[in-house]
Amino acid sequence: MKKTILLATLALVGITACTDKQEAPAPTEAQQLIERMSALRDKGIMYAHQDDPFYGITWAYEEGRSDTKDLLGDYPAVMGFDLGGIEMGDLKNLDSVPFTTIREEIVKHHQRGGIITVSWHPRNPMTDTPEPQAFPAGSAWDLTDTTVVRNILPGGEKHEMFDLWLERLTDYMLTLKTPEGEMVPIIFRPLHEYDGSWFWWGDKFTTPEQFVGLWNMIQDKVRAKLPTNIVYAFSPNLNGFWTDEKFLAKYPGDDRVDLLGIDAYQWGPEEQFVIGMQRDVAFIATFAAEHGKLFAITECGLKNLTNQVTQEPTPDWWSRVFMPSVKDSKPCYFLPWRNYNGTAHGDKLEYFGFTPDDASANDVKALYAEKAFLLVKDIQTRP
Ligand code: BMA
Repeated sequence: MKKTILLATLALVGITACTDKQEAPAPTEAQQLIERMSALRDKGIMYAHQDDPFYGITWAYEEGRSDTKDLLGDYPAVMGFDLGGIEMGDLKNLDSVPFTTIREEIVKHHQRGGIITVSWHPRNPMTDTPEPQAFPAGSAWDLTDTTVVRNILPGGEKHEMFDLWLERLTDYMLTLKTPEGEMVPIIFRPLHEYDGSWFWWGDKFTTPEQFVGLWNMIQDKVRAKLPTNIVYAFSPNLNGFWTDEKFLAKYPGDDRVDLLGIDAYQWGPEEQFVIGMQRDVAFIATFAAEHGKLFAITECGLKNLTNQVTQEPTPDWWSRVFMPSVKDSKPCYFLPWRNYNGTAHGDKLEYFGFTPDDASANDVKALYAEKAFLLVKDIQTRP
């Protein structure tokens, strides 16, 4: 008996020793992207832009065109895309961009060495109807039913329906690959701005347990279907008073988050934005560093480059207000939202990113000349 135990032990030691000598498994696409982004922090802050290759202030859907490229001669380092509508099986997203075009541009940007982030504004599972309704009815911003999250969690009346929505989302995400079959690494950022109360998953509408349950339910589905290429981004909104206690209440945990972000728009007075940034950017950057996570400004901008309180244009906003407020905390990237101009068909003008068509053009060019941010060619050496 003793001999058997001894032999078994020796065999076990042998196996362990053998395993030790084996090479570590190859890093996943997600791990490689995380590594790459941490290394790039030493190089600078990447410029990211939502919907960059689809439209700008004076054009829409012109092959190869981009406001960033028109202004600075190159594409953003990071491009952001939104999958709102994929849960319904729609052909176009909530901003009327065809999902086939989104896929093409995601693959193209990956092939040129760029980084991709994806957000999701899912419709409201309680109030959505097949008939067209006036905005915001049925949308992510529809707050008429405050019981959504509880109803889509396991056991809830809309759980199965939401599960189907997740199935459609992940089926689409599975198609984001190169012709050679390589999965594109994606920074996926669901449930953004959860600390505000303007989306159905917002602060007022969930307990911490419900919110974390929802995060986990979405993530578990995505992990099961896409186990290797997703980097998970968790992004609250700028509110100027984050504390550990408040932040931890709805934080899903270190094993569930890879990147911490903050959505930081200037909607109010400039001084208030600057003070809020000083506090929140420092808070999130420190939290990220202490928890070994990446950190980014996951959305930002001054709408139409105009102070929303005084209506004054602010041509030097990027160099004077924004860049100084993020410089020291070294986020991986900052992502102004889309440059949308619907005025030709009676819709709004709403742009946030760099463009050759406004008064910030020279300011932004000067910032790029002094290497204040990185575009795609600045990050093209792939690991
Ligand atoms: C918001 C607005 C909306 C848009 C949504 C998703 O900030 O720009 O018009 O539908 O983002 O892109």
